[in-house]
Amino acid sequence: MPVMSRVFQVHAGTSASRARRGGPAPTAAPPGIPSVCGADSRSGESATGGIVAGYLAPHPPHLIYAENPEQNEPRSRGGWEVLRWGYEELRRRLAGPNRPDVLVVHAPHWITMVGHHVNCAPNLRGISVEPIFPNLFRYHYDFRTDVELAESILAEADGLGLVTSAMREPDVRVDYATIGALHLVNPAWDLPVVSISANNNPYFYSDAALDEMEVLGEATRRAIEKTGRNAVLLASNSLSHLHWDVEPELPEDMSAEHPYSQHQYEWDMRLLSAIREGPTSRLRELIPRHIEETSSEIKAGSLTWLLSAMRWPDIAGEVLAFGTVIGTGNAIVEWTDRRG
Ligand code: 2X7
Ligand code: FE2
Repeated sequence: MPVMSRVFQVHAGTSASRARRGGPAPTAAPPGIPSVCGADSRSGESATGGIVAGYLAPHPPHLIYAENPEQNEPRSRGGWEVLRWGYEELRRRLAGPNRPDVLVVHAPHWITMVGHHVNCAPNLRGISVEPIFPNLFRYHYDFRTDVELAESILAEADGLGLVTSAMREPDVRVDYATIGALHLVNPAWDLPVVSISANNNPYFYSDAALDEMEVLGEATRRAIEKTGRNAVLLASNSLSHLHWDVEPELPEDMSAEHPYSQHQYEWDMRLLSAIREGPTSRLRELIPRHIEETSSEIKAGSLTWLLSAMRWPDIAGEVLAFGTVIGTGNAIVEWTDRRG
């Protein structure tokens, strides 16, 4: 039986040389920074684009393995169907008139030690391998970057005092949390992408770094409005994150799949109940508690980034699916005020 690592949180980030951008020292901004420019996405449609929807879009490699797409080398007998049906529904919702111009993803396994990095390489091609589950995920990717929007996010984040860096290395190996969420949302890869790294601070300073994610969210929204894009944001995070350390003989053996503990499950339900009831401002207090109680992957800040970019809207989120993957909690959630 293959033995799995206990700690997903400490994967090494991709190690490409990055063009260092200057900028003042990081600041912790107060939540809910008011918009100073561009359209207010809450006040109706605008000619300048905006955030069409935000999704919690978890990336366990098992979901892609189970789907047997041509891009992934390993083959499976299926598994984790309810989560995969949730992604099918998400894909239906992004088709037709709701199709965005761009997908913007924040992913916890592109870990950067200094500041927040944004991918500015126009076309990345290669193979993404999950370091703990290479038996499940060896994925061939080829996608385009919306470089103008990526540069604009960097400029806005610099302006708000964050330490940032543009990733321009054409041969970087893209992490599986970025590729996983993007594949599950758009397996055809026919939309341009902006991908943002996860700064490693949360693993040294508990949840203090969530304040920086508020600022990064604000910068992302300003850039989307200034460039006139209709964007969908993806927070590529699982919820509760304690997990088994031994893999079943058949990885997709669903008789071995269940929550790691009742405690983790109840905390995931507490967070999801608050999400379903709304408004999102309730989550400001719950997110740090969920992190504390479940070693939640939202510690990486992706969910806080997404909700801050959407200005913590006064709406409920819709849970499209929930399921466990090797014991971790995973939910696909939609927030949008653009649909009836
Ligand atoms: O990265 C992950 C994860 N977040 C959850 C479950 C299984 C594998 O990888
Ligand atoms: Fe993960």
